[in-house]
Amino acid sequence: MIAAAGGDLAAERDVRADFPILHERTSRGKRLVYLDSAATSQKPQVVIDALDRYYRRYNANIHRGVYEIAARATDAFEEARAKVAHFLNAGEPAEIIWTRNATEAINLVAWSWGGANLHAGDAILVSELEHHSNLVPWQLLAERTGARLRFIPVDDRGELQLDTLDTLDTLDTLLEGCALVAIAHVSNTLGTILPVAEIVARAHAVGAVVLVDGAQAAPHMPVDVRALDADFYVLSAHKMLGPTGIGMLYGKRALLESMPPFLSGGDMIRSVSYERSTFNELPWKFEAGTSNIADAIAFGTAIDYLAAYGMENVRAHERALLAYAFDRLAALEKRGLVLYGPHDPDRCSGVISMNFADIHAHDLASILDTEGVCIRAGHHCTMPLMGRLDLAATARASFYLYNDRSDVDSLVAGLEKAAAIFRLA
Ligand code: 7TS
Repeated sequence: MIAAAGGDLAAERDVRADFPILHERTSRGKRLVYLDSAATSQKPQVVIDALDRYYRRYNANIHRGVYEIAARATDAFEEARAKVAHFLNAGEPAEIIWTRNATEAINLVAWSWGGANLHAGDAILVSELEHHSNLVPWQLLAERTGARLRFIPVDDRGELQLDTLDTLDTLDTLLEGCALVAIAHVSNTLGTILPVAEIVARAHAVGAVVLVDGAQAAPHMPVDVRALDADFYVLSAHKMLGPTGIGMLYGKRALLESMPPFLSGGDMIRSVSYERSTFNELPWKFEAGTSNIADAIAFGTAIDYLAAYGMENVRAHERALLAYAFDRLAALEKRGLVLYGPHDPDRCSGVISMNFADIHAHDLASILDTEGVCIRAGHHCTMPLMGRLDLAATARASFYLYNDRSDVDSLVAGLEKAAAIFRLA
């Protein structure tokens, strides 16, 4: 049941009907208002069914069995890879490596590409708003190799200071001697959409390789890795209607070919003697051991669902919802509500980070929880960004294609309840 394009799609058709969990009630009997999709998304029935079907009907190990269900499992697993390749406009399915999640994909690049290519004195450039997953692996790589980390600054609204940098020529200064740029496509804390195509072009001009962390972008907008010209692109299935435990690394073939294996063991080899081994071709060179077969197949079903809805439509829906939310939340600003990030539906994805007067973000989240409204409070795995913005924590509401205006209304009602409890004027 997927709708045609245009307008408020979630209102036009009953997207919520596809997501069983959204019909649950909380223990207080409240409607579940799920506003934490940046942490993980909910799953449509078709994805739950794909998992169930695999385990009931054709569970078998892949790439080895000659019998019928093993061939069927292998086909479905490889078909899911092809779906992801098509979804991202990769050149070929062999450029898609299955991992556990975005974090593991980044670690794969840090260990394999980084270990082989980074040297003492090289620079690794990241931004000040990265998720810990796109920072800590580079810190450890820098320690191992003697490379140095540099940071693209963000302004108080959480936007990269590229314009200022341009006039001062600072981005080019930051890029001097830079071997690798690792940058988020969308900030998980502020929702900021970063100008990755421009950064990729300028990084390539100095010969740097670019990894784009698409964990918060791929679920919410069309992504074309070849148009971006990204060398590596990573994502997690669980943030885009798929199961937990499966993610992927996209890499340009030539780069992946040149890289040593990350993990080693079964499935990733071509031949093994007691002394040495040769390795399988792409993508299997990077997929040691039995893969997460069921979840990869169900992720393929999630991709089908998103593709049928249309990623332009996901973006349009969230953009409209953001505009509505900014509008409704504006009324609370005079009572002490502070919003972080760009505050502009054109410049951010479906994430709104906030604090309300002097109410602690965790208290706010707890009060909203009593109303069935699920948001996340804390540092959102971006502790350095919190320090940069001089914040201890924010309360974060994040949207997806199954949210609608009534969810925003519930958020506002919950905030009004908090204002009453804390006797805000
Ligand atoms: N990169 C970004 C931009 C993220 O938002 C996250 C997870 C990750 C990487 C790591 O993803 P994982 O699936 O490997 O864990 N972000 C969040 C969040 O904002 N709240 O919970 C997880």
